[in-house]
Amino acid sequence: MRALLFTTGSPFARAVRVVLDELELDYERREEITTPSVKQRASATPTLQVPTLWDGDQTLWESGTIVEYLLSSYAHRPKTMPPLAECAFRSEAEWRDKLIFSTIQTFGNAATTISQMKWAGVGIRENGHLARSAEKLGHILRWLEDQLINANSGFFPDRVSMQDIFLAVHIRFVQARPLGIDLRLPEYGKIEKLLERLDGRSSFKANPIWWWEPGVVGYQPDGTPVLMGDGLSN
Ligand SMILES: N[C@@H](CCC(=O)N[C@@H](CS)C(=O)NCC(=O)O)C(=O)O
Repeated sequence: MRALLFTTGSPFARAVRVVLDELELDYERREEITTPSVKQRASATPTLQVPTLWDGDQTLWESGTIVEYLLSSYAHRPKTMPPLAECAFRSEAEWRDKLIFSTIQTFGNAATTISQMKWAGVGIRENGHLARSAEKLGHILRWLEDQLINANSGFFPDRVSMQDIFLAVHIRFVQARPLGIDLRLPEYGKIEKLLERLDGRSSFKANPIWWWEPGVVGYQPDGTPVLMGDGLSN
């Protein structure tokens, strides 16, 4: 049995779903469209944060740990070019790869915190911590841009790495949300080109970004959110 518990709009879960598709692994989609109770969440993970993956006897949470597990447990790589990387962190560049990945996740955590607080009615201009979180996005992008080898490569040569995938989902999340943040992506030419290439992969197309905010209870086939009280259902 393989199953993934996730929230519709989560960039962390989107990265895991992209990797599952890259590896051509089937799984049961346990998608949460409404916010579950603490008790329900706690039965899946002590962090109360999803995604959570069940795979045979294994239960894993934390999206990076899940993807590291998937990359190391499943050796088959479909023929898509460039292929998915064989591992999360290369032995010859272990600390560099880990530093890049954790910095990308800090970007994602800052972006999702800003998004969650916006739903709670607190914007970047009203809160010092959120303003600082928004500031760090640009600093991280500048540093990551300098880490990329060239405009035709991701963080690993000739491979699509989990670093590439997580950076793409987090940036597209920020761009798709009305958070009041302009990432000025054209200033980061190598990152912009990397995202364009990833958007063209079937794993990304099969897992589009869907809008979610409190009150969304479903989706029309084209992804348009259905709000509570809309009189629509699907
Ligand atoms: N570090 C976690 C972050 C996951 C995360 O922030 N998940 C969000 C959805 S985007 C969540 O479950 N939020 C609920 C909460 O924080 O209580 C990971 O990488 O999996």
